[in-house]
Parts: sequence; structure tokens; C-alpha cells
Amino acid sequence: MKFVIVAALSVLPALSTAHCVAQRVRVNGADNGQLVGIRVPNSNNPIQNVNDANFGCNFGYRTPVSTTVINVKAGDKVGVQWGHVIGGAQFANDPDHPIAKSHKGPTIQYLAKVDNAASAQPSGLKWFKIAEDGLDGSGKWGVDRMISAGGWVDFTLPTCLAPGQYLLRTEIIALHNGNKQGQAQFYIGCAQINVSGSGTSAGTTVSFPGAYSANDPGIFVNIYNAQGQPTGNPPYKIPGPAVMTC
Ligand SMILES: *[C@@H]1O[C@H](CO)[C@@H](O)[C@H](O)[C@H]1NC(C)=O
Ligand SMILES: [Cu+2]
Repeated sequence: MKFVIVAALSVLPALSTAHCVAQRVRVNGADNGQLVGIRVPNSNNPIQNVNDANFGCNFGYRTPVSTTVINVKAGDKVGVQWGHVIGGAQFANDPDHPIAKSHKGPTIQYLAKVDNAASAQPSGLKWFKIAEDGLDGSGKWGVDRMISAGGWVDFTLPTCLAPGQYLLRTEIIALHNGNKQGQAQFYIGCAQINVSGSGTSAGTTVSFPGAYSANDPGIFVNIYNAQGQPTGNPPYKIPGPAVMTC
């Protein structure tokens, strides 16, 4: 019987440790450098409990935490780079870099207005969504596009975004085990930005933790089609509020 149990465990989806961590920010293609202007956890482990107190900006940061606040303009193209570990691939053709291909799911970006992005505490903030990339009609996920782009997820800051300092909450939800409640994997990082411009707008705000539920249709979801391919069962509903519009 012991053998049977071991065999059963071994058929759980592999690569459960092939996690990732957000670690760089670029603005209109200009890379600010590793660990600059972003709070980067020491561990690449996901959070799985949507009610975790650290669901805003993760926890256990690599020290010293960057005190840089990255200057951006409303309308700029901002990118965050993810990697399996800090520093990139561990060897040529590292299959777990920037994340294991199994980890299909959406990439999502939120902002919260703060007085000082370098020192702001993430709990109790009001977050609004500015970008998201889920499942497209060809069965490709935001994570597939992130992998194709070498770990980068680029998005455009709304042109009407009010100026000021913000925490940028960047998120990947890996859904390879999403058919089991509580097994979706949330990868979260927070960058520190200072937006200039003449906009006056924000989006509908939510709290983290609070905005997601373990049984949201975009979290507790089987992404495998009848052939067992991770191409989703469209339409896929990305969790959280609607993306801010101008
Ligand atoms: C934020 O941007 C404004 C406008 O460009 C600038 O005056 C201010 O000094 C910046 N603040 C920080 C902390 O960089
Ligand atoms: Cu993982």
C-alpha cells in the first residue's frame, strides 16, 4: 500500500516548486535594474489563501528594500519582469524560467494611491485595476505571453491617471491546480512609482485581502479542456474589478 500512495503523490502535477518572483521594472523599455523600485520577496513561493494578511504586497522582502520611487508619466508603457528566482535562468534552457509552462493563468496590475511609495504600508490600501491579460481565443494565457517576452509583462498607464505616488501591485495567478479549491497560486509584487501628468482619474477600488474569494470563477476553475490541454474553457473571467477606463 505504501507504494500505491507514493505513486499517487508522484502523479500530482509536477513542477510545484517552479514558482516565480517579480524583480525588475522598465518604463518605455528602459530597465531600472534588478530589485530597484520594487519590493521583492526572498521566497518565490506563492500565496494560496486569498484572505492572507499579506495579499496586498507579499512579505519577507529581500533587504535592503529599494527606496527608489520610479518616475513615470500617465500614458507610459510600464513593464514588470518575473523570473523563477532572482537573477534569471539557472542554466541554459532552464525550463522553469521565467516560470514553468504549466503555470497558466492571467497577469494583472493594480495601483493604490499613497503619500510616499517608498515607505507606504500595503495593508488597508484601496486598489484599482489598470491592466489585465487573461485567456485569448487561441487558448494562450497572460502567463504564456509573459514567458514569450522573457518574463516581462508590459502595460500602459491610463492617460487620465491622477498624478502622485502609487504602489503598483503586479500579480500572476497560476491555475494549473485551480480545479481544487485553495490551490490556485498567487504571485504578487509591489513596485513604487511616482506618476506625473494632468489626469484626475482612478478606477473602482477594492481591498487586498478582500477583493477575491476562494470560489471566484477565475480562481476555483478547471483550465483543462476535454483533451486535457490547458487552453481553458472560454470564456475565462479574470478576478477582481473591471479595468479602469479613461
Ligand atoms: C514626483 O513627480 C513630480 C512631478 O514630476 C515631482 O515634482 C516630484 O519631485 C516627484 N517625487 C518623487 C518622490 O520623485
Ligand atoms: Cu509554482
